[in-house]
Order: sequence, then structure tokens, then C-alpha cells
Amino acid sequence: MSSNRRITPTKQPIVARPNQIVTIDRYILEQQLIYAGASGDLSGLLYDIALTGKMIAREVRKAGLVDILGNTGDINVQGEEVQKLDEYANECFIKNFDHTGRLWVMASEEEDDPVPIPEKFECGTYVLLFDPLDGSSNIDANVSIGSIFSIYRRVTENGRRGTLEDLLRKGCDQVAAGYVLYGSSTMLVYTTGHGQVDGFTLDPSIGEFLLSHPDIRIPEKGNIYSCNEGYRNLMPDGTRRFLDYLQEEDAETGRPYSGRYVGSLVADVHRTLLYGGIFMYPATTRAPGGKLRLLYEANPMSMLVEQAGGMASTGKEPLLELQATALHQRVPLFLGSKKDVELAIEFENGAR
Ligand code: AFP
Repeated sequence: MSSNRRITPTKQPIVARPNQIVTIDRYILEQQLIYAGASGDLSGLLYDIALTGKMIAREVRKAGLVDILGNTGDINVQGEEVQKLDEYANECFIKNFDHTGRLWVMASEEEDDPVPIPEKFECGTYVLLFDPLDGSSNIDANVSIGSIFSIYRRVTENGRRGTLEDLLRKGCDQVAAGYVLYGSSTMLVYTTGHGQVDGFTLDPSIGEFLLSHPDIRIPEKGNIYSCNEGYRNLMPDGTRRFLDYLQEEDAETGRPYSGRYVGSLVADVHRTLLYGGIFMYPATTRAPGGKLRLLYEANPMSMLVEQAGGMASTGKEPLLELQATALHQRVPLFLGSKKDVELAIEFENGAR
């Protein structure tokens, strides 16, 4: 059987009832049981994401203590070298996944080239792409940051290891995607498709992610826009006219919209998923291809938003239909509530 197959559910997904405590382990296991014939490898990858998120969260929580615990390069009290957080997060992903036997190849936003599975370990059928610590320029200001991941089935079958061909894909081929948000609490939000997006909050006292946001649905229309308006003069005409439109007063269409921009994609997308509205990072004259990375940022976030009932676009075409041609390719991104993104596209295309 081709490893690129999609398994369809044979039972209805479980929906947690209020006041029920559901750990992420139990949830993943129960979700797996509704897919007859599932190998358990995807479940295993999700467990490993949860573990990696907890390990990174532990270090992020200590970030403000750097002057007390030691600076990057220092030797800490355990005799270990203090690492930069983004380097730690990258290493954490690689070390937690390279030996599991579930992956064919990996790619990290922090690495120039694909990350192969070492010869000494078994390979599997899945492909993992990740941004280990997105928004890291915010760390010192104690602003929310996050890790983002994207999972595919491999397309090459031959040889012992995956290749670039397994990594350069369309977002619509993803089998799972999600993020871990290191905010006022640590949350893991993921989807494996089928119109289901779930959020889990880490209870630090027991070290478990608990189901806190089952079946997240994004409102069809919101009243918040999220965009770095510092670059307004560098943006295309259509984007500037769209911003003008959102800022006009019109009670019937709920304008003006409120502006919210953290500058940390995970935080901005998380708010957009929960409250609705639109997040946009358009092309600018300084970054004509956009700033955000297609494979590590735009694709996984777009899958999440679309599975929650929203929409994602480059401004010209459906984002998830874009064929990647380079590992670190950038792309303009518009995502959020369906009606808001549709409107943005009309402005981008000059229809308004
Ligand atoms: P850093 O990882 O350098 O902080 O970049 C964060 C990011 O990739 C993404 O998380 C934000 O949405 C976006 O860049 C912010 O970019 P601007 O600073 O240009 O608004």
C-alpha cells in the first residue's frame, strides 16, 4: 500500500463533555481507535510533540532568570553549557524525533538543509517540518512565543532516507499540523484533518496537557485585524485600501475593526482562531515574496485555520494549493475568518 494513503475515520471523533478530564495521551489514543487500520505511528508522533513542547516550555519559563542562572555560553550549576533558547528548542526536536523509527526525514526552520535520520536508527513513513521557536525576538520581553509543526506522509519509497522531494510539498497534503504556545499558559493545538482542531492546556502541577478547547471553530466573521502596520507604506495598494476599509466607521458591517498585533505568529494565530478576524503578512517592497516561511509557518497555520472552518490565502490563490519549490521559501499570508479573508482577496485582486 502506498505510504501516501489517507485513512478515513470509521467512527465519530470523541467529543469531551464539560467537567471531564481528558489527558492528551487518552485523547490521542481514543482518536486513533476510530481509524481502523491506523498504525499508531501518527499517534506516536503527537505524543512526541507533546513531550517536546513540555521540555521547551520548561526552558522558556526560565528565560527571565538568565542573569541569575547564567548567560549563553556559561556553565550552569549542573555543569552544562547554557544554550540559546532557539538552539535548545531545535536540538530538542531533532533529538526527540530522530530515533523513533517513525520519520523518513525532517526539516527545521533553523537548519539550511534537510535533517536526515541518522544511519544507526530505523526510518519510518512520516515527514516532519518544524519551526522550533517562532517569535524568538520576543523572548527577552516576556512576550508569547511558540513552536510550529507540520506532518506529511513520505512520497519517496526507495533508498534508506527521505529527500527534498518528501519535504517540498503542497500544504493540502499535510496529515497533521499544530503549534505549542508558550504564553500565560502553555497550550498545544493540533489537527489531523477531518474538520477537527483541538486545544490542550498544560497543567504544570501534574505535567499533563489536558483537553481544554475541544473542537475549536473560528467565527465566520470577526472584528479584529492583525498586521504590522509599521510597513503600511511598503504594502501593495490593495492591502492599504483594505486597511482603510477596516478602519472606516460602519455599524452595519461592524467597523472599525480593532487592531491587535503581537509579532509572534503563534500568538496572533491563536487569538485569530479563538476570536476570529484576519491575520495578514502581505508582500512588501522590502520582502516582495512575503516574510513568513511557507513550510514551517504558513502551511501548518493555514491547515489549522481551514480545519477550524476558516480560510487561508496568499492574497491571490489558496495557500494550501501552493507547491513548495524551496525549503525556506517565503509567502504572503492572509488567514482567519472566511468572510474576512474573502474580503481581503477582493481588495488584493483590485475587485474593490
Ligand atoms: P522572529 O522569530 O524573528 O521573532 O520572527 C517572528 C515571525 O517569523 C513571526 O512569528 C511573526 O508573525 C513575524 O515574524 C513578525 O514579523 P515583523 O516583526 O516583521 O512584524
